[in-house]
Order: sequence, then structure tokens, then C-alpha cells
Amino acid sequence: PKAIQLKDYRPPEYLIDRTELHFDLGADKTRVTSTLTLRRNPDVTPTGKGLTLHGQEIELVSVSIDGRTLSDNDYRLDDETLTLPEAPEQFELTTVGDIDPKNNTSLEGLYRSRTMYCTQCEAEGFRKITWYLDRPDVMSEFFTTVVADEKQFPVLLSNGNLIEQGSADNGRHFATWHDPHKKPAYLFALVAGNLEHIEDTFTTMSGRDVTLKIFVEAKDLDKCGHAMTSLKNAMRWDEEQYGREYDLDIFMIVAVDDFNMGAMENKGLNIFNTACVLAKPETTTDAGFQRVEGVVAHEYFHNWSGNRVTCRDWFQLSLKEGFTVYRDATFSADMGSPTFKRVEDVSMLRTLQFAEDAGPMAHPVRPDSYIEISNFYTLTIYEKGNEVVRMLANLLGPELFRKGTDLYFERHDGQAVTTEDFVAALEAVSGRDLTQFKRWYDQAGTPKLTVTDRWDEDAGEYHLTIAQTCPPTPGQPEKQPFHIPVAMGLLGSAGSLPLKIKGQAPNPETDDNTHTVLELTEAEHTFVFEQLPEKPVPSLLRGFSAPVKLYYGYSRDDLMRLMSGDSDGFCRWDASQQLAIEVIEDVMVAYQKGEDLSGITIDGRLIEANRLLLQDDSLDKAMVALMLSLPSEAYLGEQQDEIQVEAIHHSRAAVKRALAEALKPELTQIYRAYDHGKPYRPTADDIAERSLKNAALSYLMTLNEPEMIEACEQQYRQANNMTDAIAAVGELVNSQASGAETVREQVLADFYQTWKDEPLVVDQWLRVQATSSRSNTLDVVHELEQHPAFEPNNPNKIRALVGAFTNANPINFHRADGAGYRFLGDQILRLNSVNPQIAARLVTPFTRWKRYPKAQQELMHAELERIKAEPKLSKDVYEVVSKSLV
Ligand code: HT7
Ligand code: ZN
Repeated sequence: PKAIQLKDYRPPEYLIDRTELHFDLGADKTRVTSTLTLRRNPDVTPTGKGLTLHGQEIELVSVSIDGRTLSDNDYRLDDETLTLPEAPEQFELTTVGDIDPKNNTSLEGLYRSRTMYCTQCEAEGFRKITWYLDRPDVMSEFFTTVVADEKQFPVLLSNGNLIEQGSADNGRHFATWHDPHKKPAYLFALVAGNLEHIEDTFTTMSGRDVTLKIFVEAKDLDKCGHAMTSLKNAMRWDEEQYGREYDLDIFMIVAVDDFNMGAMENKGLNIFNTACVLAKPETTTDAGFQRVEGVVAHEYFHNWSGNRVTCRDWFQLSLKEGFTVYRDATFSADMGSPTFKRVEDVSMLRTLQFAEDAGPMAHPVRPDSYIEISNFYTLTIYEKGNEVVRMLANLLGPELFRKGTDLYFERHDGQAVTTEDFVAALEAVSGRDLTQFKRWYDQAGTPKLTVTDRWDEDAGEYHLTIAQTCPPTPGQPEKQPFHIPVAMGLLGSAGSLPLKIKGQAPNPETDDNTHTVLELTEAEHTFVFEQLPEKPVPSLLRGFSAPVKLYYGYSRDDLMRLMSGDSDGFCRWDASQQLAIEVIEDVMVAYQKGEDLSGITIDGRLIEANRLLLQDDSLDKAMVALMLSLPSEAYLGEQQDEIQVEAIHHSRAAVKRALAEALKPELTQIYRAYDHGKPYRPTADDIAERSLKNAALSYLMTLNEPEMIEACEQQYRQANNMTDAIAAVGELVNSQASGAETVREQVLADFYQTWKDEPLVVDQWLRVQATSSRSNTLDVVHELEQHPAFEPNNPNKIRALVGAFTNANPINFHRADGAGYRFLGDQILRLNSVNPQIAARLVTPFTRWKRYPKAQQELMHAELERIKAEPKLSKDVYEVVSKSLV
């Protein structure tokens, strides 16, 4: 397969002013008639090659130009294109083609999900529906008619406003939709099904009433309320924070069970994975409620950042995704606990995106080449892209950033643009030169900051030196210095110290007396802080002000001071994690020496720091829960030169047990104080309370005491919400206590019996078993693969069983005998032909093979070679596997 390069971008030779689509959804196949009003792009010099349209997996019935049917000699057809060598300057092109949605398991284009038809066109799915200029810089006005059996498919939807509906022949009916906003084909959507809906209205800031509808299968009607509330909150927030008003009379969301990602922002007709829209306390965890709120907002926000202003080409993907993640993250922070949200996002970024940036698939936020664009819906595009926008917003400050986004939306409404255009709007309003900053878009890899300091007691001066480097990444051996904002303060024995930087006036946008933002632009800088009464402890990278790895030699006492005394919630949490990492690393040394870890003594400072947290009633419970949680095995692995899976797993577990033993009274007190009968509310305070209580349970369960196993079972049986129920099940499933066996089996059986008709709960049942650290887990996973609950082609089920086992169960996935790797290799080969996008995503754990000891490297490498040898490898899987093998 050939790589597509950014440098080869050319504007389209033809434009499509009007797109008229007619779908005849038959019992067997679907006939699509498309009539396109085309004209030459006046801004492009003709190449003389005629017009080439994209089209895949469509059976051609006929082609005509201005009503004249073409003969075979008038066009060329291959597996991916339809070419009209003699295309006129301006004409109407009608194509008729047959497609087969029933057998479309790739879930791109038009496909069946259970009883309904639905579409997924981003990035290049529209070409599986009809021949088209399937590229985001071709924007057209769409008219869509859908004809289908009335009984089976009473609901017929597409983008925009409904303009006509009525009966057709043979018990069928039709609906015609018109979308007045020009859009690229990737935002097209169609749904036909037997669906029910809830309805509400939203009055926009200019006083227009918008109808809001959420369509689901009848059994899910009671799970739509949270999504509707989230949607209305998002609509109001976007008006208040960005001045963005909704622009159609109706906004619809449809929930489907089979979906490759979370949701899709099709104009006026968002299509959602059920996992990202349905929620009720009995079936959905707190994290699930938060996900629904975040994804509903994200897709809604795309209406401006993505739809009204779209991407010129797919290299610009982060233009819409990074910005929209930034918008949804600030929305979620406003709706709940800002520190909790920030810590959650940074944990994910540092564990997963940093690993991506250090691996064979590393690419810039604006990539310059790809083989399969679906592989580039990555953490780098979304999460690092979000961090880049966040840095820009912080560098400009809230007022200028708002002015900048206003200008961006005004300048480019209705256009397909680039990340350069986004930054240009921010430069225009602020007068700042962001040339160097734009390296964040062009250079891959995670910059490393090395911080050293010197205290001059006599002068009362503190010298802070920060050096930046960035490791080589594929195709980029050398990096230029980044523009890096480092938010910071200095801590004395009694709290924050006043900041006075030699030779530098404070910046009123970002600084106060105790907080400043250092802007790094060179490979090394030294800042001198004057008039200090004592040697400070630096509080660095507050709020995680830049996506970098920062190294400073904090002592454990420094970390304790930051944990209790810093004004920045993120830095307090980060210090707690750093202290825990060091203590776990102590134990790893003992493990490597073959010492017995049961009853091991750990550094008392970690115990005391956590005791203080547990005893302090004035602290935010969300913060306590976060700071109490030990760093994940994956994050611990990221800190190592070579990932020693077993040492990490056993050492972390030993530290957890030691903390539980030392802090048993405090943890028990927190666990018992919780009101288990309290009515469920997904508010920030209640979520924090549940998360702290379940963190306490998790510690106490490491003690393997019969009372706790009983308490766990009781929590499961009495829970009025899924958060508490699944937390208890998770503890039982992981418990090594001999007494847990029977309870575990009973609870798992009861859970399945209770929830077997709720697919999203069954996903949680699969996931909790797939992530068990017990040694027989792979056997359990093999059994579950054969269980009627496991639907082998459904992405949610694949993620719950295969994805959870291979990404979130290091001790079992990396088994020394390679059985975990073989299991994943088999799944990838099975899915390669069924659903290439999902198959390619599953390869991720193998992309990290070079990070492990030799024996594991060899086993993973062998699996990659086995996959590569498959004769009919999809482009998707080929790209990830071949790049991993370099
Ligand atoms: N913009 C949407 C991307 C998406 C997608 C991409 C590839 C394959 C399937 C997909 N489904 C949705 C989602 C979003 O970021 O909002
Ligand atoms: Zn998005």
C-alpha cells in the first residue's frame, strides 16, 4: 500500500454544488441513486485528466451525464475509482449503484446494526455508499430521500430538516431531508429503524426553538435522560463560553450497538455508540455517566469546530479533534470537579499518549503522511492536540483566546481549513508571533525537561535552570526547541513564596504574586528568583501546563511538602504519585533480589502522607481519592528503561497491602462512614465520595480478611447503583483470598443472570473478568469467547474482552509462555477481514514490543511476523504491523 503525503495536497479540480441521494433500502441490497451537480473549480488549472470519483464495494448499474446514459467506453471503473476522462466543465452526473449493508461488517459506509440501518462516513466511508469526491474540502448541499418498508423501518432520518414524507408502493414509505449547510461527505448520515425517542426543546440565545430528539430501541428509552440534560448543558455552555449558537431547527442523536468508535458528529444527526449515550444509575457507573456527558458535549461542539469550519484534508484532523477535545474537557471541568478532570486527562496522556509518542507509530499532531487515515484517530491527534490548544489558550489568556476563536469562526465559516489558519487567528488578535509554537504541530515526540537548581543563601537568590530535549521519532532524527510554557511557583516552609524574577516584569495575564509562567524557547534557560527568605521547593508544571516529561531531583521530604502545601491541585497529586513511584521502586529492587515481599516494610513517609490525607476532613474527597490511588502498572512501566511486568505488579501489590495494614483503622472508618443506602446522583461530590469509599474497599480487600469479603458481597447485593456493584465485583474477581472463591462464583453468576439482557452491563461483566490479575484469567477469557454473551464481531464486546485483557491486564497478557500474545495474534487475524479498523487498533500492545525484556520481545515480534505473513492483510493492519517491525 502507498503512503499519502501532505506535500502532495492539491485542491479539487471539480466542485459539487448539489448532491441529491435516493436510497432504496431493499430486503436484500440497497440501491443508491446519486445526482451530483458538478462544475470545474475556477481556482484550479485543469490537469486534463477528467474527473475521478472515489467508490468502493459498489456494484455499478448505470452512469449518465445530463440525462444521457454512458456506455462502457465513456468511463473507467476500478476497485477504488470511477473516472470520466471527458468530463464537461459543468454537468449533472447520475450514478446508480447497489450496495450490501447486511454483509458490511467493517461498520464503515451504510451497514446494519441489529434491526436498523445506519452510516459511518468519517473518514472515508462515504465512498462505500456512492461514487463521490470523498474528501473534506469538497462541500455540498445535500437532499436525501430514503425509501424503506414502513413496518420494519418506521423511522427514516438524515441530515438537516425533514421536507417531505409519505407512502410508497408495497407497504413502503419515504422521507426526504434537506441540509441547507454545505458539508463534506464525511458528515453525511442516514438511519432507518424501528426506534422510539425522547424529545425536548432548547431556546437558543437569539430566541429560536430547537427540537432535540434522542432515538433508541424501545427498551432503552429510560436511559436517555442524562444524555438530554448533557446536550442542553452543552448547548448553553457553547453559547456562553464561545458565542456559538445551534443552526438547524432540529438536533438528533441515534444510539447504535455496533460502532467502531464513541460517536459521530454528522450534521444535525449524531450517531452514537450506545455506550456513550445510554445511562441510568442501575446500569451505568459514574465513569459511564461522565463519559456520556463528555461525548455528547464533544459531538455537539463539533457543530462549529468541525462542521461549520472543517478540515482541508485529513492531515488537519487535530484542527477539529484537538480543539473539540479542549472544548469538551473545559466543559466537563466546569460541570464537575476541575482537578479530578485534569488529573484523569493527564494520567491518560502520560500513560498512553507518551507511549505512542515514543513508539513506532509516533507522529506529529499534524502528521505528514499516512497509509490508512483510520489509524490516525490517535491519542496524539486527540489528547496531545488538546494539550496544544490548551497551551495556546493559556498563553493568550481567556479574553484574547475568546477573541481569537471568534475570529477563527467568523473568518472560516463554511470553509475547509488548516491548523495554520487556526493559529493565524490567534496571532491576529494577540499580536503574538506563534511561529516557534507551531513546532508542536510539526514535531513528534515528548519533550523532556531537565531541571536543576542552586540556592544562594547570602543573596537570597534561587537559580532555576531548565534544559529541553526531544528524542528522535520515525522520520524526525533531530528536533528544534519547542516553545514551552512552564507554570510554577515556589514553596517555603509555611506556604507559597512571593516571586520576583530578575530582569523580568510580571505578566498580568498569567502571573500573581506567587504564580508565574516561564516561557521556554531555547535549549536551556536559567531564571533567577530574588529576595527569597529561605531555600524554596519548586512547584513545577502546575496544572500540567505543557505535555512534557519533567525531571527534577525532588527529595521525598520535598514531595511531602508539595503534597500538603502546594496551591495547585495537580502538583499536589503529582507529588503523591512521585512519592508512591519511588516507594514502589524500592520494593522492586527487593523483588529483583528475590526477597519475600509479604510483610515488607515500606518508607514510612508514604504511610504518613496518606494518613494525613485520610484524617483531614477539610480536603476535597475527590482529591483524597486521587492521591490515595497508586500509579497504575502501565504508568509505572513507562518510568522504566525496560518494563519488568512481574516486578511492577508484585511490588505495587505489596505496597498497597503494606499501606492497607498500616492504615486499616482510617480506611475502615471511611468505608463504614459511607451511607450505602443514599439515593444515587451523578454529581461531582457524590462521585468523589463513592470513589474514596471504593478506594478504601480496594485497599482493605488486599488484607484477605473474611469480614471484608463479606462486606464486599454485601456491597454488591445492596448497591443501588452500578458504580458500587461493579467495584465490589471487581474486588472479588481479583481477590487472592481462599475464602473468596465461592462468593466470587455466586456473584458473577448472579450478575450475569440479572443483566444478561443489557448489552452494556454484559460488557462490564466481561471487562471485569478479563482484567483480573488471577493466574487463570487467560483460560477464563478463552471460555468467555465461547459464551453466548460474547458477540465476536461487535466492537464493544471485542473491547470489553480482548481489548481489556490485552491493554489492562499486564501480568496475564505478558505471560512468559506467550499464550497472551498468541491469543491477541489470533484475534487480530480473525478480525482483519471482518473489521480492519478494529483489528488495527488491537495491534497497539504489540507496537510496544521493544520496551520489554528479550524473551518477551521475541515472542511479540514473532506474532507481528505471523500477522504480516497473512496474504490478505488490510491496509489498516498492514500499516501498524509493518511500522512496528521497522
Ligand atoms: N469524529 C468522529 C470520528 C469517528 C471515526 C473515525 C474513524 C472510524 C470511525 C469513526 N467514528 C467516529 C468522532 C469524534 O471524534 O467526534
Ligand atoms: Zn471529535
